[in-house]
Amino acid sequence: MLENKVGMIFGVANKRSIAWACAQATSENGAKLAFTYQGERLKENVEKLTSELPESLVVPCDVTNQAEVDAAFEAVEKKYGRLDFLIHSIAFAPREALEGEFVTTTREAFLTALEISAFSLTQLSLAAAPLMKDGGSIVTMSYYGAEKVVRNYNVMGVAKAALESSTRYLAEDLGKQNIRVNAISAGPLNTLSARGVKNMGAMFSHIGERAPLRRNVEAREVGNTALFLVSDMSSGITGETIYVDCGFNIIGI
Ligand code: 1JT
Repeated sequence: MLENKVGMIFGVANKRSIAWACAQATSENGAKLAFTYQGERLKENVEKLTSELPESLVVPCDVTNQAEVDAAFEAVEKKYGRLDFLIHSIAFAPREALEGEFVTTTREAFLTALEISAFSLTQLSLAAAPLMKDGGSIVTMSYYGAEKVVRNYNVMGVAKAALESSTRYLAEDLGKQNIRVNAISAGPLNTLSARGVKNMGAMFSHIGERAPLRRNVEAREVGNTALFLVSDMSSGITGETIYVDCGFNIIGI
Protein backbone atom coordinates (compact mmCIF):
# COMPACT_ATOMS: atom_id res chain seq x y z
CA MET A 1 0.00 0.00 0.00
CA LEU A 2 2.90 2.43 0.69
CA GLU A 3 5.44 1.16 -1.86
CA ASN A 4 7.67 4.04 -3.04
CA LYS A 5 6.50 6.24 -0.16
CA VAL A 6 8.84 7.83 2.39
CA GLY A 7 7.66 8.65 5.91
CA MET A 8 9.14 10.49 8.84
CA ILE A 9 8.16 9.36 12.33
CA PHE A 10 8.57 11.54 15.42
CA GLY A 11 8.15 10.06 18.90
CA VAL A 12 9.58 6.57 19.11
CA ALA A 13 10.96 6.06 22.63
CA ASN A 14 10.60 2.27 22.93
CA LYS A 15 8.64 -0.70 21.57
CA ARG A 16 5.46 0.39 23.37
CA SER A 17 5.41 3.84 21.76
CA ILE A 18 2.39 4.67 19.59
CA ALA A 19 4.94 5.95 17.06
CA TRP A 20 6.49 2.47 16.93
CA ALA A 21 3.09 0.86 16.23
CA CYS A 22 2.73 3.36 13.36
CA ALA A 23 6.23 2.46 12.13
CA GLN A 24 5.42 -1.26 12.10
CA ALA A 25 2.11 -0.82 10.26
CA THR A 26 3.60 1.48 7.62
CA SER A 27 6.89 -0.37 7.07
CA GLU A 28 5.04 -3.71 6.75
CA ASN A 29 3.16 -2.04 3.92
CA GLY A 30 6.26 -0.98 2.03
CA ALA A 31 7.13 2.50 3.36
CA LYS A 32 10.72 3.65 3.83
CA LEU A 33 11.04 5.39 7.19
CA ALA A 34 13.14 8.08 8.83
CA PHE A 35 12.98 8.25 12.63
CA THR A 36 13.81 11.05 14.99
CA TYR A 37 14.66 10.73 18.67
CA GLN A 38 14.78 13.30 21.45
CA GLY A 39 17.99 13.30 23.47
CA GLU A 40 21.02 11.00 23.44
CA ARG A 41 19.50 8.59 25.95
CA LEU A 42 16.88 7.45 23.43
CA LYS A 43 19.32 7.12 20.51
CA GLU A 44 20.36 3.53 21.21
CA ASN A 45 16.72 2.38 21.73
CA VAL A 46 15.60 3.81 18.41
CA GLU A 47 18.66 2.52 16.54
CA LYS A 48 18.14 -1.02 17.91
CA LEU A 49 14.41 -1.04 17.14
CA THR A 50 14.86 0.20 13.60
CA SER A 51 18.00 -1.76 12.68
CA GLU A 52 15.95 -4.45 10.87
CA LEU A 53 14.08 -1.94 8.72
CA PRO A 54 15.57 -1.62 5.24
CA GLU A 55 16.63 1.85 4.03
CA SER A 56 15.73 3.53 7.32
CA LEU A 57 17.34 6.63 8.77
CA VAL A 58 17.71 7.74 12.39
CA VAL A 59 18.36 11.40 13.26
CA PRO A 60 18.21 13.46 16.46
CA CYS A 61 15.40 16.00 16.74
CA ASP A 62 14.48 17.97 19.82
CA VAL A 63 11.62 20.21 18.61
CA THR A 64 12.69 23.01 20.97
CA ASN A 65 15.90 23.28 18.92
CA GLN A 66 15.13 24.71 15.46
CA ALA A 67 18.64 23.90 14.17
CA GLU A 68 18.05 20.20 14.96
CA VAL A 69 14.66 20.31 13.23
CA ASP A 70 16.22 21.85 10.10
CA ALA A 71 19.07 19.31 10.13
CA ALA A 72 16.60 16.39 10.44
CA PHE A 73 14.69 17.49 7.33
CA GLU A 74 17.95 18.13 5.46
CA ALA A 75 19.05 14.57 6.24
CA VAL A 76 15.74 13.25 4.84
CA GLU A 77 16.05 15.37 1.71
CA LYS A 78 19.62 14.16 1.19
CA LYS A 79 18.83 10.43 1.63
CA TYR A 80 15.43 10.15 -0.10
CA GLY A 81 14.94 13.47 -1.94
CA ARG A 82 11.26 13.51 -0.97
CA LEU A 83 8.70 12.98 1.79
CA ASP A 84 5.19 11.51 1.53
CA PHE A 85 4.02 11.37 5.12
CA LEU A 86 4.88 12.55 8.61
CA ILE A 87 3.67 11.02 11.89
CA HIS A 88 3.80 13.36 14.88
CA SER A 89 3.59 11.40 18.14
CA ILE A 90 5.25 13.71 20.66
CA ALA A 91 3.94 15.35 23.81
CA PHE A 92 5.36 16.60 27.06
CA ALA A 93 4.23 18.29 30.25
CA PRO A 94 6.01 18.37 33.60
CA ARG A 95 4.81 15.41 35.72
CA GLU A 96 3.38 17.71 38.44
CA ALA A 97 1.09 19.30 35.85
CA LEU A 98 -0.70 15.97 35.32
CA GLU A 99 -1.95 15.69 38.90
CA GLY A 100 -3.95 17.92 41.18
CA GLU A 101 -5.95 20.82 39.83
CA PHE A 102 -5.63 22.56 36.45
CA VAL A 103 -6.05 25.95 38.12
CA THR A 104 -2.57 25.64 39.65
CA THR A 105 -0.80 25.19 36.27
CA THR A 106 2.31 27.36 36.19
CA ARG A 107 3.21 29.65 33.27
CA GLU A 108 6.26 27.51 32.64
CA ALA A 109 4.34 24.21 32.58
CA PHE A 110 1.68 25.73 30.32
CA LEU A 111 4.19 27.11 27.82
CA THR A 112 6.29 23.93 27.77
CA ALA A 113 3.26 21.66 27.26
CA LEU A 114 1.87 23.84 24.47
CA GLU A 115 5.23 24.30 22.76
CA ILE A 116 6.23 20.65 22.64
CA SER A 117 2.79 19.05 22.29
CA ALA A 118 0.99 21.53 20.01
CA PHE A 119 3.27 24.11 18.35
CA SER A 120 5.65 21.38 17.16
CA LEU A 121 2.98 20.14 14.71
CA THR A 122 2.94 23.51 12.94
CA GLN A 123 6.73 23.76 13.08
CA LEU A 124 7.22 20.29 11.55
CA SER A 125 4.45 20.78 8.96
CA LEU A 126 6.15 23.93 7.67
CA ALA A 127 9.46 22.10 7.33
CA ALA A 128 7.86 19.01 5.74
CA ALA A 129 5.70 20.73 3.12
CA PRO A 130 8.52 21.62 0.63
CA LEU A 131 9.62 17.94 0.62
CA MET A 132 6.07 16.70 -0.07
CA LYS A 133 6.37 17.33 -3.80
CA ASP A 134 3.51 15.02 -4.82
CA GLY A 135 1.27 15.98 -1.91
CA GLY A 136 1.39 14.21 1.43
CA SER A 137 -0.24 13.23 4.68
CA ILE A 138 0.49 14.43 8.21
CA VAL A 139 -0.91 12.57 11.22
CA THR A 140 -0.81 13.58 14.87
CA MET A 141 -1.96 11.95 18.12
CA SER A 142 -4.59 13.45 20.39
CA TYR A 143 -6.65 12.37 23.37
CA TYR A 144 -10.24 12.81 24.58
CA GLY A 145 -9.09 15.28 27.26
CA ALA A 146 -8.92 17.84 24.40
CA GLU A 147 -12.69 17.86 24.23
CA LYS A 148 -14.03 16.90 27.66
CA VAL A 149 -12.57 17.26 31.12
CA VAL A 150 -10.55 14.20 32.09
CA ARG A 151 -9.43 14.53 35.69
CA ASN A 152 -5.63 14.98 36.01
CA TYR A 153 -5.08 15.41 32.27
CA ASN A 154 -5.13 19.15 32.94
CA VAL A 155 -2.77 21.24 30.79
CA MET A 156 -2.31 18.34 28.36
CA GLY A 157 -6.03 18.63 27.59
CA VAL A 158 -5.54 22.30 26.71
CA ALA A 159 -2.50 21.39 24.59
CA LYS A 160 -4.46 18.66 22.77
CA ALA A 161 -7.31 21.12 22.11
CA ALA A 162 -4.73 23.45 20.50
CA LEU A 163 -3.33 20.46 18.59
CA GLU A 164 -6.74 19.45 17.18
CA SER A 165 -7.48 23.04 16.20
CA SER A 166 -4.01 23.34 14.62
CA THR A 167 -4.84 20.20 12.61
CA ARG A 168 -7.81 22.04 11.05
CA TYR A 169 -5.91 25.27 10.31
CA LEU A 170 -2.97 23.34 8.83
CA ALA A 171 -5.37 21.24 6.74
CA GLU A 172 -6.75 24.46 5.23
CA ASP A 173 -3.33 25.99 4.53
CA LEU A 174 -1.68 22.86 3.13
CA GLY A 175 -4.71 21.53 1.24
CA LYS A 176 -3.68 23.64 -1.78
CA GLN A 177 -0.52 21.51 -1.99
CA ASN A 178 -2.55 18.29 -1.66
CA ILE A 179 -1.14 17.77 1.83
CA ARG A 180 -3.70 16.34 4.26
CA VAL A 181 -3.49 16.81 8.03
CA ASN A 182 -5.44 14.63 10.47
CA ALA A 183 -5.41 13.65 14.13
CA ILE A 184 -6.05 10.30 15.77
CA SER A 185 -7.65 10.53 19.19
CA ALA A 186 -6.40 7.33 20.77
CA GLY A 187 -7.80 5.67 23.87
CA PRO A 188 -5.27 5.37 26.71
CA LEU A 189 -2.36 3.00 26.14
CA ASN A 190 0.28 1.62 28.44
CA THR A 191 3.19 3.66 27.04
CA LEU A 192 6.21 5.29 28.65
CA SER A 193 4.25 8.58 28.91
CA ALA A 194 1.32 6.92 30.65
CA ARG A 195 3.60 5.16 33.12
CA GLY A 196 3.83 6.97 36.40
CA VAL A 197 0.48 8.67 35.80
CA LYS A 198 -1.61 8.13 38.94
CA ASN A 199 -4.58 5.72 38.79
CA MET A 200 -3.84 4.54 35.24
CA GLY A 201 -5.00 1.04 36.23
CA ALA A 202 -8.36 2.39 37.37
CA MET A 203 -8.71 4.25 34.10
CA PHE A 204 -8.05 1.13 32.01
CA SER A 205 -10.69 -0.84 33.94
CA HIS A 206 -13.21 2.04 33.71
CA ILE A 207 -12.88 2.05 29.91
CA GLY A 208 -12.74 -1.74 29.66
CA GLU A 209 -16.17 -1.86 31.31
CA ARG A 210 -17.87 1.09 29.58
CA ALA A 211 -16.54 1.34 26.01
CA PRO A 212 -18.92 -0.18 23.42
CA LEU A 213 -16.28 -2.80 22.56
CA ARG A 214 -15.82 -3.54 26.33
CA ARG A 215 -12.05 -3.38 26.15
CA ASN A 216 -9.13 -0.96 25.83
CA VAL A 217 -7.58 -0.09 22.49
CA GLU A 218 -4.31 -1.71 21.35
CA ALA A 219 -1.36 0.22 19.93
CA ARG A 220 -1.58 -1.89 16.75
CA GLU A 221 -5.09 -0.54 16.14
CA VAL A 222 -3.80 3.03 16.35
CA GLY A 223 -0.93 2.08 14.00
CA ASN A 224 -3.39 0.61 11.49
CA THR A 225 -5.46 3.82 11.53
CA ALA A 226 -2.29 5.84 10.92
CA LEU A 227 -1.56 3.48 8.00
CA PHE A 228 -5.02 4.29 6.56
CA LEU A 229 -4.51 8.04 7.05
CA VAL A 230 -1.10 8.12 5.34
CA SER A 231 -2.30 5.92 2.47
CA ASP A 232 -4.28 6.95 -0.59
CA MET A 233 -7.28 5.08 0.89
CA SER A 234 -8.03 8.25 2.91
CA SER A 235 -7.47 10.73 0.05
CA GLY A 236 -10.73 12.59 0.78
CA ILE A 237 -10.11 13.08 4.52
CA THR A 238 -8.37 16.15 5.98
CA GLY A 239 -8.63 18.31 9.09
CA GLU A 240 -10.34 15.46 10.92
CA THR A 241 -9.91 13.94 14.37
CA ILE A 242 -10.64 10.23 14.21
CA TYR A 243 -11.32 8.41 17.49
CA VAL A 244 -9.61 5.06 17.91
CA ASP A 245 -10.90 4.32 21.39
CA CYS A 246 -13.19 1.25 21.18
CA GLY A 247 -16.08 3.76 21.02
CA PHE A 248 -15.62 5.18 24.53
CA ASN A 249 -16.18 8.82 23.40
CA ILE A 250 -19.73 8.21 22.12
CA ILE A 251 -21.06 7.13 25.50
CA GLY A 252 -22.99 9.65 27.61
CA ILE A 253 -24.31 8.41 30.91
C1 1JT B 1 1.68 13.03 28.15
C2 1JT B 1 1.64 12.13 29.22
C3 1JT B 1 0.70 12.96 27.16
C4 1JT B 1 0.65 11.19 29.30
C5 1JT B 1 -0.33 11.13 28.32
C6 1JT B 1 -0.30 12.01 27.25
N1 1JT B 1 -1.36 11.73 26.45
C7 1JT B 1 -2.04 10.71 26.99
N2 1JT B 1 -1.41 10.34 28.12
C8 1JT B 1 -1.85 9.28 28.99
C9 1JT B 1 -2.85 9.82 29.99
C10 1JT B 1 -2.43 10.61 31.02
C11 1JT B 1 -3.34 11.11 31.95
C12 1JT B 1 -4.67 10.82 31.81
C13 1JT B 1 -5.08 10.02 30.77
C14 1JT B 1 -4.16 9.52 29.85
C15 1JT B 1 2.66 12.18 30.31
C16 1JT B 1 3.86 13.02 29.98
C17 1JT B 1 3.51 14.27 29.26
C18 1JT B 1 2.75 14.03 27.99
O1 1JT B 1 -5.52 11.36 32.74
C19 1JT B 1 -6.48 10.58 33.32
C20 1JT B 1 -2.89 11.99 33.06
